[in-house]
Amino acid sequence: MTPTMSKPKKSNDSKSLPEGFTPEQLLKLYRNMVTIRAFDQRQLNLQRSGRIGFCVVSTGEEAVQAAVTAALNDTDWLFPYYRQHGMLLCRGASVESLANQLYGNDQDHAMARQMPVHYTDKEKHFVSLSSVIGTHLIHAVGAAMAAQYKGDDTVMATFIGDGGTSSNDFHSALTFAGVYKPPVVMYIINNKYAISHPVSEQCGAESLHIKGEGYGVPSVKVDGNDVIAVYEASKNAADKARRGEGPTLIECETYRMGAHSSSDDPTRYRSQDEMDEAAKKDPVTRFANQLKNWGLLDDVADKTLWDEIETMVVDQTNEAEKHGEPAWETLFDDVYAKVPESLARQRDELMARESDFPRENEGEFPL
Ligand SMILES: Cc1ncc(C[n+]2csc(CCOP(=O)(O)OP(=O)(O)O)c2C)c(N)n1
Repeated sequence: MTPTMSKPKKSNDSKSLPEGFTPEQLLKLYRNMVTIRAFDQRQLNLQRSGRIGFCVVSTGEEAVQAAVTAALNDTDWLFPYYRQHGMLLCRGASVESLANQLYGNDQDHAMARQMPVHYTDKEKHFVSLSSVIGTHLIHAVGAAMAAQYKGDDTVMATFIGDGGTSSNDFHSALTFAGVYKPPVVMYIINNKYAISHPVSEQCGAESLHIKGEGYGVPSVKVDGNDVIAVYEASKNAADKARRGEGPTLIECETYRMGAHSSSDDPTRYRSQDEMDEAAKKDPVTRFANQLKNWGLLDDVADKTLWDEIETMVVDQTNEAEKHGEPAWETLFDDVYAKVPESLARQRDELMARESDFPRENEGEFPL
């Protein structure tokens, strides 16, 4: 595959629908993108009003998440980093289940043992993510090698930011992918920044996807704000992997419209003009306009959809807030099949003294 910018077969300005899509599929893609945007907006509001401690949003990157999950099978495994939580929503996880993670409550899959935004969902084939940039790439390639060895038809998809392509693990993962040709699709989410560092300060190459060629991994670059283009590139790569024809590296060119995280202030390192320019390419607005052009959406239906989704997001995050914290003894669960005696002793000692540490004084004790 030559490293080129892939284009949908028909112009998105054309009146006819893109090849191979039904109106329902296109509207579902849009619904998923709106859900991601609305949940991210809500996360920020909750964080700014002190109701959750920390959040990471993916504003501007909704097209990639909606397209990838639509192109892959739900049984394919996702090895994400911290900015792809929207894929969980696209796979049908509830907003409440994601909010449970942010609140660290007793419904959180990881029982509040992970930092906020470190989602995990076995049922949705969404592998627990790591804060350490790049580590999950080698897990994805290893899992793909296992699928190849077992002869099953599962594809692994993994994601890394532009900054993450400078990590050691990016090199290791591509080396193994290039040599063993397992069924893995590796995405570079080039949102132009690694916190405050623009791509030009991270890499001297003319683009990021060409790095794949050096490892023998066919590579392609797509407009990451074009949901149809990302879908087509993903479907081609996944079908190819499933046929036993090896890995693909896909660079999705997009823009991080929001801050790096709720602890970041992007106005300190990029101009308002630049952000205004990027907003004109907003993938959600762009796709809404395309749907309107195709006669599948109008302003009234669009507003109704937004109202419905925003209400659902508020209701479900409010539900998450009502759940209590995990019980202390759960700290000892899920680590050993049989809890070792030494740990059981510590657990019993802690539980015997639980009343010495009232919850209202939490934070004052070095637990
Ligand atoms: C190995 C490692 N080095 C540094 C960090 C600190 N860190 C956290 S996020 C981040 C930026 C990553 O940027 P990029 O890969 O472009 O992804 P983006 O956040 O832009 O989506 C850095 C350097 C880390 N978590 N792990």
